Amino acid sequence: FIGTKAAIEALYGRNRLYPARDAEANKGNYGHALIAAGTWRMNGAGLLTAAACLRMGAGLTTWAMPDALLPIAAGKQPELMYAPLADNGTGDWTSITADDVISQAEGKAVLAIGPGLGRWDGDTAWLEQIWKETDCPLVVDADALNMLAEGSGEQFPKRNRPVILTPHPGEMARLTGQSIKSVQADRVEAAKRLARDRHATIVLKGAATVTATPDGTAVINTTGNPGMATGGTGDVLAGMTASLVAQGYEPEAAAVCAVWLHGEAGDRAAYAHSHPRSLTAGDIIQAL
Ligand code: NPW
Ligand code: AMP
Ligand code: MG
Repeated sequence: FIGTKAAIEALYGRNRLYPARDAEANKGNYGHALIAAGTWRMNGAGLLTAAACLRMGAGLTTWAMPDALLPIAAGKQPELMYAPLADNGTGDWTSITADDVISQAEGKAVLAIGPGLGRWDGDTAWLEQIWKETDCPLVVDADALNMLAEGSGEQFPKRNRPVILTPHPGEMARLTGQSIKSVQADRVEAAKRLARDRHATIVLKGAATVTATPDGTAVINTTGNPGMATGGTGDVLAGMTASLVAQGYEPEAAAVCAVWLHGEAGDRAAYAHSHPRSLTAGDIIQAL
C-alpha cells in the first residue's frame, strides 16, 4: 500500500489527517503526553521530541528529564511542562528509577521514551519494568529501542495497550539481528516480521518509511527528502507520533499520518524556504 496523501485520506478519512478542532474544545480533549528523553549531552533530543509533540496538537506535553537539565531546558519552549527526576547531579538517567517514570506516566495518554536517553548498566531491565507497569500507549525510539533489542520476548511481552516502535535501519538491524544491508534489501518484509514478533506497530524509517502492523498491513510513505538525513529529525517524528496517539488516534493511523506529515513538513521546509542541505530538524517543527 503506497501512502500518498489521497490514499491515506481514503484509509483514515480527511478528518484524521487534518483533524478539525471542536469549537467547544478544551486542552483536556487532546491528551496529556509524557516525553522521557534527553541527557546532558543530548538535551536537544528531548527538546525536539517534546516541542514536536506540542506543535502536533497534544493538549498538554510534559518532558521528564534528569533534573540537572532543567536549568538549560527551562524557557526554551515555555508551553512545555517539566518533570525533573532526581539524577544525583549526573545529568543522565543512571540513577533515575523505573518507578520514577511509571509514576509520572500515571494518567497520561501516551509515553514517548528513548530520544537522547543514553545507555547504562541494567537499562534493559529498567525499560522492561516500564513496559510492564505503565498503563498507557508507548512510542519507543532511539536508545530505548537498543535496550529493547537486548531483551527477550518474555521481558517485553504483548502489552494491553498499544506500542509503536520507530527504528531507523541501524536500530532495526539491532532489533532483528540482521545486517543493515539485509534490512534494506526487503524493508517491507523486515517491518512486517518485527510487527508480528513484537506485537507492535513498526515505523521503519529512512527514504520511503514503512509502517507495518501485526495484522500484516504495510504502508510505504511518499513524502520526505534527503535533507532530513540530519541529527534530530527522528526525535521530531517520535514526538509527532506520540502527539497523535495522545489525541486518540489508533496506533497505525497515528504512525502513518505522523510519517506523512513529517515528510511533507520536511519537503516544505527544504524546498519552499531553503534547500535540503540546509534543513534542520527544528525547521520541520516550524513547518508543521
Ligand atoms: P551508517 O553510519 O550509514 O553505516 P545510532 P543515532 C545507521 C540521539 N540524538 N539508512 C547508521 O549506519 C538519538 O536520539 C540526539 C541506513 C549507523 O550505523 C539517540 O539517543 C541529538 N543506515 C542517540 O543520539 C541529535 C542508517 O544507524 C547507525 C540509516 C544515538 O542515535 C542526533 C546510527 O545510529 C540524535 O537524534 C539509514 N537511513 N539511519 C541531539 N541533538 O541531542 C541510520 N543508519 O548508532 O543508533 O545513533 O541514531 O545517532
Ligand atoms: P533518525 O535517524 O532517527 O534521526 O530519523 C531520521 C528521520 O529522517 C526519519 O524520519 C527518516 O525517515 C528521515 N529521513 C532520513 N533520511 C531520509 C531520506 N533520504 N529521505 C527521506 N527521509 C529521510
Ligand atoms: Mg533517532
